[in-house]
Amino acid sequence: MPKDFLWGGAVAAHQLEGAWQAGGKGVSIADVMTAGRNGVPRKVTDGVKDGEIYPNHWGDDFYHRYPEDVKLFEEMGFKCFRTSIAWTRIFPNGDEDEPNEAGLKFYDDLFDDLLAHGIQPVITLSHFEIPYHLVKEYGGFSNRKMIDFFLRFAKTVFKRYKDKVKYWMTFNEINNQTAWDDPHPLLQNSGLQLDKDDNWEQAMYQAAHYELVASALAVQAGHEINPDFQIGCMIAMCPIYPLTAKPEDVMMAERAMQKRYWFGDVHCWGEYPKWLPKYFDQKGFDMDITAADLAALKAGTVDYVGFSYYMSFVTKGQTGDTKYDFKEPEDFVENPYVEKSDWGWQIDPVGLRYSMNWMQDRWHLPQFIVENGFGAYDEKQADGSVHDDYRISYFRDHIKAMEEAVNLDGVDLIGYTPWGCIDLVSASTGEMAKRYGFIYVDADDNGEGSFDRSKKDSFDWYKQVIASDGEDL
Ligand code: P53
Repeated sequence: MPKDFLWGGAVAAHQLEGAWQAGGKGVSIADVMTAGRNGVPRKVTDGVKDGEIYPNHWGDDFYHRYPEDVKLFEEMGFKCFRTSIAWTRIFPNGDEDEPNEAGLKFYDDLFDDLLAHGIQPVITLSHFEIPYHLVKEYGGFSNRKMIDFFLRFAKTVFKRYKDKVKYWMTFNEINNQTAWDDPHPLLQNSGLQLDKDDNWEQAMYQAAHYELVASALAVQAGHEINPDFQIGCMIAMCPIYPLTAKPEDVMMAERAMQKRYWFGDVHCWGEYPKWLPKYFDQKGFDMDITAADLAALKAGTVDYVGFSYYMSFVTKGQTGDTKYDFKEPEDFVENPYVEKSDWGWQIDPVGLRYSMNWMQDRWHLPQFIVENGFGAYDEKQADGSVHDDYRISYFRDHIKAMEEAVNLDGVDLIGYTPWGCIDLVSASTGEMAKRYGFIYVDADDNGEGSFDRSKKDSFDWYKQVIASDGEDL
């Protein structure tokens, strides 16, 4: 990989900072989600309740321990570090007129420390941590007012950190809310809490529309504040393959891809793809999309495509079907050709190369792999070591595929930041036990442990990958 390639690691504020009330921080949606387990969903409580376990309240205690972590990142050779700014540290309730100085100061200190160690911050604005007050009082992104609240937050941090941060992303995995009838992504992405009989699908499209407008306005505002800013979208890239060459399977996979990636079309093209207004008509969705919104989308296209890549999916069609009304996850089928993680995530490095080609052909923009990684049960040995050869093997195969996409296929790639470079709380299950890190954190699912840091085998392996510009895998 080229010398200026941004090797690094990625996290999100709510999953590792902890200190959920420090410095005047407000309650975010992550603070009302309890601990789940593999196969056991997290509960969302009505506010913070006594007697429940909320893992994001402590994370891995990065808020207090980051100077030690930043030194370890530097030792691995990180050129960048992706995290998010917790919205509730800056605007505790989300609808204040003035920001919270203590929160702003925390990120000043963190970014200064990173920069002093030669690591540039890469920042996500909204990563599953909407102020809970905005959910309760305004209904989250079902409400157009959210555009203004988000924009105030974005402009505040753009101005404050304009000389410290160059790479930004607006909404983390904006397309992760397409799963049918699953309440968690709707809350995490959009702050929606719907009743069973609400029109889930229309609500999702409407919230996503307001987010896309908010994102486009933020891109414009950011470029005015600093024309050198690079502001990207963030897409959860899980390509969906047809099960066979049967034409109906291929058409179903095409519709599945349209339904999962139209968000990227709007971010990158500044307009809706042709099939989607037709779909709204067919479904009878009454959407609030104004001419001013459409103008904003066109004027605020992103500079690059940030994306996560963990896995691929497969679907199949039905003979005689003309609707191809793909529903996630019920229309997914198993891929007979790939293995799975303990959490059922299908391991497919070729899918990364395929995705990068697909996005290049469709969106014509530089890309940034801002998440990729392997959640696994790690076993710490008596001497403190962790032999995570399964993780090394996942990374080796995926980095190889990434390098093929760049060097053989011509994809323009800014950087690579493996997810959870230090162990943190899982977004989907709330577990610590689903570990991703090169750095082990001694804490369990109940927040018990010393929280001490130690290096896994993958730590030295990744260090050597970076030192050799991706040659020595
Ligand atoms: P966890 C689902 C599918 C793909 C990526 O996920 C996802 C999710 C939602 O969990 O989320 C991203 O922790 C997300 C991170 C998250 C990471 O992937 O569930 O941006 O916040 O931690 C890994 O194993």
